[in-house]
Amino acid sequence: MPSLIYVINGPNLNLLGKREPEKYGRATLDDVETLCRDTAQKHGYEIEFRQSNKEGELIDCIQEAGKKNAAGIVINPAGYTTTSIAMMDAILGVGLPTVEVHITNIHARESFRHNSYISKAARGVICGLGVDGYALAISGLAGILKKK
Ligand code: CA2
Repeated sequence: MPSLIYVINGPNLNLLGKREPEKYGRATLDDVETLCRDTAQKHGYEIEFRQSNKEGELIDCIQEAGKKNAAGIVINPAGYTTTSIAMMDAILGVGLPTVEVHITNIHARESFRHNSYISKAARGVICGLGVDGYALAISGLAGILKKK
């Protein structure tokens, strides 16, 4: 059975492709899910794809990845990036290799978007490459796992 990569999306990412296309692009979250499944399949992985607007549910999801012995996590924490010590703790707690993704270049945006708690627990960070960043994160994770 191929092993599992959890792709976890934070608040408001359900609006992808439906609002602010000039900032976040035209791809919907369903398109991102397809991109993730196709990319994972090429590397021999399956995807568990989630989105929630609730911090507690995102933490449950991270813990679930740990319980299910997932191979790793790709996460776009969205608005919780700069606030959630609890999500950072959950990632540190499960100890799975985690790649943080942002569609936009958070460092070229308002300064309140710059400091990520999640980055302190992440193995790698990709930002500013649009939704292609998700595919790159999965490929990067597959590379890390191969070397294990
Ligand atoms: O660039 C990213 O991926 C972000 O994580 C997106 C977050 C933002 O708070 C981060 O600073 C950077 C916002 C997600 C909101 O997503 C929307 C998508 C389409 C329309 C409206 C919101």
